[in-house]
Amino acid sequence: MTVAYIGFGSNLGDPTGQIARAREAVSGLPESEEVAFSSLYRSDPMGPPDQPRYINAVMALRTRLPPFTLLNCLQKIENDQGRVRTGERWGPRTLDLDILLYGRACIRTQTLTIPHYGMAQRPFVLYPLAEIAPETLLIPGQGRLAMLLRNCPKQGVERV
Ligand code: 5RU
Ligand code: CA
Ligand code: CA
Ligand code: CA
Repeated sequence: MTVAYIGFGSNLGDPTGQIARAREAVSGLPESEEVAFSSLYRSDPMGPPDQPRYINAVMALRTRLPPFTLLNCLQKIENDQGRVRTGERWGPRTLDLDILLYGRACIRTQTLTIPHYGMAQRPFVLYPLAEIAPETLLIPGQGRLAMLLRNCPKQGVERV
């Protein structure tokens, strides 16, 4: 069994409802069980600014699904919840599910990068993660969660 941390994000089509529905879908994956789920957090978009504010959360999932199987399952849930790939980079979306961490794994391929790219600099990832993970959590290649938090201002990320 591996503990994977999964980032949830939405800024279209009732974001709170999207995340609640996605939580049920991810918890219900085979060979998997939810260990913890953070509060919801609201924040302005990082990256392209001309889009609605986001709701974000993080789940700890104990799973026997291998990382690429988990990725395929998460992409199916995104698609089932109406995600449309417009080609616009970092555009608004009904649902975004990211594998942030998969145990201590480091994976770098075209389709999957773990730890998730950029997570160490994103307050909408680190603050919910800190709610459900120990501050000693090691982010491979980046350091401990406590240290990353000290270097990541909260930037208006508010607990809903
Ligand atoms: C550039 C900087 C691009 C940071 C991205 C989310 C980034 C977001 C989200 C909030 C994106 C990737 N802003 N921007 N929450 N995703 N608040 O989930 F994250 S696009
Ligand atoms: Ca289950
Ligand atoms: Ca994302
Ligand atoms: Ca994503």
